[in-house]
Amino acid sequence: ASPPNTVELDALIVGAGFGGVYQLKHLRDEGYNVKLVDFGGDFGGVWYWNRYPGARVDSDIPQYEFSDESLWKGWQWSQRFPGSAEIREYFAYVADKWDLRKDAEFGVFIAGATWDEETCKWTIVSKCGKQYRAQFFLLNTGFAAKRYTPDWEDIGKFSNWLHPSYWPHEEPDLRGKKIAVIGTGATGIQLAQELSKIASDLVLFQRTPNLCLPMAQVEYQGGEQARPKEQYSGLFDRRQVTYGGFFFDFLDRATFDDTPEQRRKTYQELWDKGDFHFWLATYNDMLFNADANKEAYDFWKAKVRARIRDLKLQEILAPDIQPHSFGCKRVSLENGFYEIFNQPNVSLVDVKTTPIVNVDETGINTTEKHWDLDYVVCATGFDSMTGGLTQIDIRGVSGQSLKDKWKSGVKTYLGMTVVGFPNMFITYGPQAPTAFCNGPTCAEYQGNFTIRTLNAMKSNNFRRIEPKADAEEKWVEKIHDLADASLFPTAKSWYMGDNIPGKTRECLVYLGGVRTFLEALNEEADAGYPNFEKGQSL
Ligand code: NA7
Repeated sequence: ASPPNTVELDALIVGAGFGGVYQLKHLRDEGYNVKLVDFGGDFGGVWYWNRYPGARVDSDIPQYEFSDESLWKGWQWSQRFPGSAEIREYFAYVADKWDLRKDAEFGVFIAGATWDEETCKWTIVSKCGKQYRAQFFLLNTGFAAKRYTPDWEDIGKFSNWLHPSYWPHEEPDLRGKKIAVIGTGATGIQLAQELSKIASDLVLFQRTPNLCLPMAQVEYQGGEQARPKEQYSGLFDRRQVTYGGFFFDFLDRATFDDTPEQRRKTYQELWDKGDFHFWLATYNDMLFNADANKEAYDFWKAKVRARIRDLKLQEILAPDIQPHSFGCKRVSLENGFYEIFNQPNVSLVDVKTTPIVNVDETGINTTEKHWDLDYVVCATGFDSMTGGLTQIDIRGVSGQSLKDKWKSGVKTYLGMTVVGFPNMFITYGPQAPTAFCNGPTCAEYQGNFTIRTLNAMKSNNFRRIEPKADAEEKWVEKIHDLADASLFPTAKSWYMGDNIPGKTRECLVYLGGVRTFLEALNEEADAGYPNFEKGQSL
């Protein structure tokens, strides 16, 4: 029997980002008894945590907001790529409009969940001992819920470490300080841009160059937005037929269909548009054909080198020999990033040639020198895609843990359900288009599938649903076949699990694009869930 303070629910949602918020609103509207919990102190998901200087989204608005007219009608953004504080304001606005607060609990870290075959319910417990019992366990923990910091020798000796996604709410005063930023992912790039303006000395430690694209930020005044609001409905509809769930898509021709001159013109046009156009609205073979990919890289290289004065730095940031396939490692958007290296207060260390040896009380030692520092910002990323899920002790049928099941490779059906883990749905997790699907887009599409499935179960009097083993096997095969047909396996990236020592190397993303993913979800639901075992009520 459950302890007396157990909260009894139809569904427990974990995570207060776009996914969790969407499901809370719509499941409640459908009459479910549902609660949302999150370890953060408010709505926002990653945006609750990411408060570091310069934190902003890399997808422009209105792509990066919910498609619900009652929301966008009354909301104005101040920039084409809003910063994290403004996104938190947006979440607060959504929470009020949708009246979500009464069903949300914050500061709750879910530590474990156990499936009970007899009652067909999950018992879910928090770190502080709170207990919930729910028929459905809805994981909306996102792809970046578990931070990663490398295990450098004597790391504990230096006291002023900061991880960007644990940025103190009481802002540290970094003005005039000697600061190191380690890592050149999206976070490191944004931080370096900002800190270069205020630090007395900034040193950026780079392991792999980030092939950044110009953001083309725009400031809005007086109610003007990126697109007229009359166009919004049509634009949001378009997301379901594009590769990335964006409004734009790949061109319908290949790189060498064009003459060199046409190509230069096309690349330039994509470049000028900013956002991810040069990556995900370019020639349709860029991510599949090495020669096509190199053409894009060469254009990129010439553009970037022209912005850096020092020849040695040019070679580290934009190497003559292509370091990895363009776009097969997360491309970031920059706003003056390359120019910071022309400033006297900014240095760059290539840790491939000059590794970090250890850390002491005053800073970082590389094989070449000691860096005397006031702060070190460790922008070394996350145990992406799987870490946020496997850090919860999830026990399915016969007590098997999710972590054990995935030890030698992730297995899911549709990137949303797992054999042995009935009535559990994952949003924005591995083997879905995650990271290749605009966040709010997938929150809505995957959310709709989950809600539709719950409704189908209710109307058919099913109390248990679990994918079939052969369907899971085929989905895993599909994930790997799609990856093998692309250039993705040729680059070291968190898409392939490369960033965490000891993690299995495998493609963690469904690379077939949002359109085909959505087709797979709809086919499954339209046909009455043939790839799932359904259990009737007693
Ligand atoms: P990322 O993209 O995982 O970037 C982490 C960075 O840290 C990356 O440049 C890594 O180099 C670097 N790193 C990791 N370990 C080390 C060690 N040991 N030494 C030096 N450098 C290291 O995380 P972000 O927070 O920037 O972005 C995460 C996502 O959030 C982003 O993609 C967006 O979708 C939003 P590497 O490239 O692995 O050589």
